[in-house]
Order: sequence, then C-alpha cells, then structure tokens
Amino acid sequence: MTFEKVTVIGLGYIGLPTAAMFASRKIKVHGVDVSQHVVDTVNQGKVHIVEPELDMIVQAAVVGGYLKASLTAEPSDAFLIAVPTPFKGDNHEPDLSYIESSCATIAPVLKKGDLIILESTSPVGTAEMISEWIGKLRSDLKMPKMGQEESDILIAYCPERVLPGHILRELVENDRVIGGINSRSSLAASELYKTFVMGECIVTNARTAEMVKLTENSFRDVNIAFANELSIICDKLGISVWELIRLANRHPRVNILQPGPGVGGHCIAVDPWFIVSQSPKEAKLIRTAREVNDGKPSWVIDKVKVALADFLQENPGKSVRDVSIACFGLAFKPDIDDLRESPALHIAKEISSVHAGKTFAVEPNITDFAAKAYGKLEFQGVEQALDKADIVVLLVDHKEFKKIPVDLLKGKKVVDTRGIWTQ
Ligand code: SAJ
Repeated sequence: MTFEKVTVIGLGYIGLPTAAMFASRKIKVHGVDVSQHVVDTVNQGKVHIVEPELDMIVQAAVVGGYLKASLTAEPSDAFLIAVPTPFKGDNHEPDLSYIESSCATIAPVLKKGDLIILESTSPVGTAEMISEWIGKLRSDLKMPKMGQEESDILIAYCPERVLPGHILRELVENDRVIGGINSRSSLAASELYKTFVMGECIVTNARTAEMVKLTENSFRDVNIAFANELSIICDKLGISVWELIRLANRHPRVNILQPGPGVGGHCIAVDPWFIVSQSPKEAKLIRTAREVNDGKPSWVIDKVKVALADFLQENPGKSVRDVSIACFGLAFKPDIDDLRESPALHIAKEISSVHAGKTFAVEPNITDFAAKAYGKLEFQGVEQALDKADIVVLLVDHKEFKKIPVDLLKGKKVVDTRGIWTQ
C-alpha cells in the first residue's frame, strides 16, 4: 500500500509531532483540529505546545509544503485519530465523544481501501466502535469486523507511548504495537508507521493493543502507588523512605519507583480508570492504586498543617498571618511546564486558599503567570521565596531546586515530597 496523503485528526501533543514526522518523510499531511487558533498557528509554521525541537520540524514541514491544517478533513489514503479521551462522572467512565466526532469528520471523505488508525488511549473495543459509527454514516462501505478479512475500510489501534519532553526521539525509536481489526489492517498500519519508526512494529489484534496501552500506564501507576504508600508508612515509623528504597533496590529483583506528592499528567492519572470502569469487580488492585495516588495530595497538605502548627509553637510571638509558606514547583513532573492534573498545583492552590498568611509559588518553567488563574498564590523567584518563607514545601524536583544548598533551608520547616533536600 502506498501512502501519498495522510490526514491527522487532533493536532495536540501527539497528533502534531506525528503529523510532522510523516511530513518529514515527504508524505503530504493534512492536519485537522477543532481550534481555529491551532489551525492558524500550524499554518504559520509555528507550534502551540512546548516540546523540544517540535517548532523546527513543524516549520520545515509547512515551508516545504508537506503540512497544512484546517477545520475539516480531506480525502486521504490514511486517517490518524489522536484526540483526547478524558473520563467523565463519578465512575470515571471514558468520554469517547471526541473520537465519535472525529469519525463524523472523516466519514464523508472516506473511500474504498482507506486506512483509519486510532492512537488515542481508549477502552477495549473502541476500534470496533469506530467501525460501527462509520458504518452507520456510510452504509455503502463494508466496514471491518474482528475475525473477518474482507472489508472496504481498514482500521487499526496503534497506541502512542512517547514521553513528553522526549516525543520526537521516542516517536522514532520506540517499538509500536499495531492492533488491526483484521490482519490486512495491521499490515497496512505497519507499513505506514515504518515510514518513520526505527523501532519494531509488532502486530497483534485491536483489543490486545488497546489493553496493552492501558496496562503500561496502570503498571506505572500501581508501582508509584506502592512507593507512595511506603512513604506514608515510613513517615509514621520514623524511617527515611528514600534510604529505604535505595537499600531495597540493591536487591537484584527489586526496583521500587519514587514517591511524590501524587500522580499527575493526562495519562497515568487517567488511563487506569478505563480498566476499572470496564471491569469494576475485577480491577481491585488498579482501583486501589488510583485511590492511593489520588489521596497523596491531602496527606501532603496535612503535613504542611503540622509544620505550621510546629512553627507557631516554636515561635510564640507569631500568629498564622505572619507565617509565609513557599511551594516549590507546580508542574506535574520535573523540568516541564505542563500543569495538567498536577498534584503540585492542586496542593499549592489548596494551601493558599486555607492559609491566612502568604503562600508563594516558585515555578521556573512558567513565565506567563498572568494568563492563568492560580488562586491567592503569589509568584516569586527561587531566592526571594527562600528568603521570605518560614515553611518550604518541595513539590517538584525541578533541576533549579536540586541546586539549592541545604544550608539555605536552616531554621525553616521543610516538607520535602521528593526527597531532594531531606534524604
Ligand atoms: N511519578 C512519580 N514517581 C515516579 C515516576 C513518576 O511520582 O517514580 C509521577 C510523576 O511525577 C508524574 C506522574 O507520575 O506526576 C506521571 O509521570 P511519568 O513520567 O511516569 O509519565 P507521563 O504521564 O509523562 O507519560 C506516561 C508514559 N507511560 C509510561 O511510562 C508507562 C509515556 O510513555 C506514555 O506515552 C504517556 O504516559 C501517555 O501518553 O500515555
């Protein structure tokens, strides 16, 4: 199968870099997004997200005439869907409305032989739902079914697995899991990815590929929950969790992850719920891990309250209003500016809303503070915050914070959720 033109639906953290990779291999790419701002930005050869080197490759693709964007789809040989799949409601059910509307966008321009690839993290069975949704809109096309080779349209689920901050390298180097509804779909999707993927393209069926993606992120969530639970137990027992993990990891078959203030981002804090909502009775461990990680921010806030009470007891002349608390880091992980589902942001905002004195926030990766709502938080640089704060709360292990000499923390109460100052 030859691919002269590919349409990418959703020009976000995954869709845009993937579109740019195809374009860099001289495949014509048509990008589609619901946001006029995103469409305009891409057509100017610019990017609307922070990701190393993405700006250069997008600019080259647009200037070379290989990438353009619009609000609507155009006839193509392949359609790649990379739209968000958040969860909704108290039961954390996956919200597939963006995928369904992507199907409505591409249905009118589909023709016999076209390939549809879904990259969005999705519950098991979503590729088959795409087949049904499009089948209802295009009764003239024979849509694929699991176990049947004959179809006019090919559909595969191929999860993205790249790490934000390393997306362009990982897009090329990572192995890809390719899950076609039938084997012709898998073969076609494999051929398309091989235009830029240097890793192995491993073929399976759509359902297994969907579960692989959910499993990868749940594996990490469960392992982080183990570390977070240990940190709470160790705190109670007066043991340094950092030393404990270092020592336990000397065992050749033990590899414990690091505790923190909770789990953030749009993937690991979300995807395990897709397994839980589909198999609520069976997914006991996965649900508990989510609950442990989601409960960690409240535990950190309680630690800050204890630090405040201790400080006031040691400084009887002072009232709560006189005490300044500095929160170091707001992003969901080190050295990025991404605030999505960030436990650090949640903790800092919560402290600022309940604390009668000043609450400072230090976030070296964000400069445009005015553009976002941060409650009562007051932004400060590293030095000013250290100078003014009585209580210091380390929430993200950004490189700038690792350099702070521990001497500068003398006389302050420290709540270090990452173990960079207090090992
Ligand atoms: N975290 C810890 N302790 C650790 C490791 C991570 O508390 O030892 C926290 C981080 O601080 C952060 C959260 O977990 O709040 C998630 O960070 P991460 O670096 O583990 O993962 P993400 O969300 O940036 O990217 C993940 C990756 N998945 C896996 O590693 C299995 C990435 O490969 C996926 O492509 C991405 O999710 C996705 O899009 O699904």
